[in-house]
Amino acid sequence: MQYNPLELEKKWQQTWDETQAFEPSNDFSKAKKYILSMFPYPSGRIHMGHVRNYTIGDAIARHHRKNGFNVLHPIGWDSFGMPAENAAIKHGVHPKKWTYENIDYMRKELASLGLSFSKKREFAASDVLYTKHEQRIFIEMFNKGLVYQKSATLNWCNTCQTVLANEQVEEGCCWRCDNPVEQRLLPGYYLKITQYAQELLDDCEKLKAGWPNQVLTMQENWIGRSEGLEFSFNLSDEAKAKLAHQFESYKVFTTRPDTIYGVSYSALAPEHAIVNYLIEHKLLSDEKIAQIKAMQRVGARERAQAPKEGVSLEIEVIHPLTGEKVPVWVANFVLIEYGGGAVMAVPAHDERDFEFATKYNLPIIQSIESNTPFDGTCATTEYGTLINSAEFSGLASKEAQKAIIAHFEAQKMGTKVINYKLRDWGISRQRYWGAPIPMIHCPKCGLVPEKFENLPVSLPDDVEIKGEGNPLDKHPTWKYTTCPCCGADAIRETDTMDTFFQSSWYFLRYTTDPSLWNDVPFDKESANYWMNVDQYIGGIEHAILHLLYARFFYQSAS
Ligand code: ANZ
Ligand code: ZN
Repeated sequence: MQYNPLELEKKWQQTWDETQAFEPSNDFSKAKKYILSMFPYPSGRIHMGHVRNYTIGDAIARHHRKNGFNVLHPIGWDSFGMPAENAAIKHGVHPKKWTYENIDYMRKELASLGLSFSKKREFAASDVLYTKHEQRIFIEMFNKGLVYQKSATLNWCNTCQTVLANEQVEEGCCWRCDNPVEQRLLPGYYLKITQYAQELLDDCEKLKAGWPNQVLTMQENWIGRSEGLEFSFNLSDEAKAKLAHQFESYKVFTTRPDTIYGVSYSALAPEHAIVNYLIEHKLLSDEKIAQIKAMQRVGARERAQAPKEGVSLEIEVIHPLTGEKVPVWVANFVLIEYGGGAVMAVPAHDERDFEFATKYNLPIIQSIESNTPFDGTCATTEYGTLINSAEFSGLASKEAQKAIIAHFEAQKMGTKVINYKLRDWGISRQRYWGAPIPMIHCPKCGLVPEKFENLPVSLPDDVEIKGEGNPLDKHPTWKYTTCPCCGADAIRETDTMDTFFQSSWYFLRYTTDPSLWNDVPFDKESANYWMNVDQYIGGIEHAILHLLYARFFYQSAS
């Protein structure tokens, strides 16, 4: 007997179509399995990566169907985003046309593989109906105080003409086009994911039963909780005078208060307010100013890999415990966004501080004795016993940390703090092919959300996409509207949302019968039945962003 795929597969694919063999049942008394593959970006053609990914889910879904489960095995399209716009720039084809033609093509290709997806529940994230509910979710988050606007130094890709999240910068280059990323000060909308940092971390425990350890470890590191001491360095009298009494002190954060007697200098981030003051008032040589400005131009990610570099600021601070003067430097390894944007440097026990001190001939003071003998050729970073540390000498590191924090708290010189590396999620993109942020700028009322009954705020079709600036901003009429509160002439927000906003809730949409899609983002009863996803299939590159954002959406809604 010969296997003739062309004949046989066609026959069965037709039968499956006619009998709607892969549609889930709405009978919620049945045992269920929700088998989900990450929805694809409709890039044009399927490739072997798609085949590999989607056959895994297909095999699992078929297995559960054979075992009598009610199986939800849906597919959709992660269809907003830059490539559609890049195609428009390159080939002059409208992003919508390009996207939906790709979807039609890829749907056929996937079907010809015989993948057992539900056809009825398919949707694209760029469908206007999806945007309508998504904008409502955004407004509900805004009303809950989870959305705010701020200007920040952001990663800017000049080729894609858009802001990139830190996670979208790979070795200083854009994750999509691979061109070098620049730093620019830009206004944008942020979601307060940091408000949930501890919950997101705590829940990693609960997820251990179902999620791969690797993913949870990556998320834990990304959230990056650390405990330590925050205190202020007081400027010396000379430094205060030099700075015209505009500054008295500045904050630092340390996870190693036990090493405080080993402090031999302090370092500020290149963007620190004191550094900027010294530059603006020309209190440093032209050469030093040029060096600092060069440091400011390098992105945070790249700095981490660059050799340690700095400049003496020719000012001093007072050591809080010894009263001695400590020189202040600016250093490229100090991040403005973390802790106080400044550090107490302990070259004997911190590798970065050591590298810097060696390069610039700064003193190195040992204050911990540990299993590794300190010989001055490298930092010893382990815990040990305190030496050269006045009344704290002889204490073990752990005890000393407690004692020193207690001392700072008693003297009201500092406090124990918990810091997280996690930053708020910047969702603004200066792009056309995305979900418009449904906000309005009114000269009288300020920033107000669009009315629910006016949703969706949909994209205009008649745009010119040339790759310069934001096409929505340049559109002759689209942004002019009236204020939903007072009726005055007002301007629509022209930023669109990061596509990760779409992927943060698409899995809930699938749980709901499409007959309800017009009325609700998803149906509660259906979601309660189908959730959680029993098996999720996709690439490890989504371990942090997508999976953390989706958890945040869940958390913020509950
Ligand atoms: C002195 C010290 C001595 C430190 C020592 C470590 C070892 P994590 O664990 O990542 O929270 N630090 C603090 N703020 C910083 C900033 N804005 N940019 C760069 N580095 C910063 O790291 C906390 C440690 O990172 C802090 O503890 C501080 O260096 C540094 F033997 O303080 B430590
Ligand atoms: Zn108004």
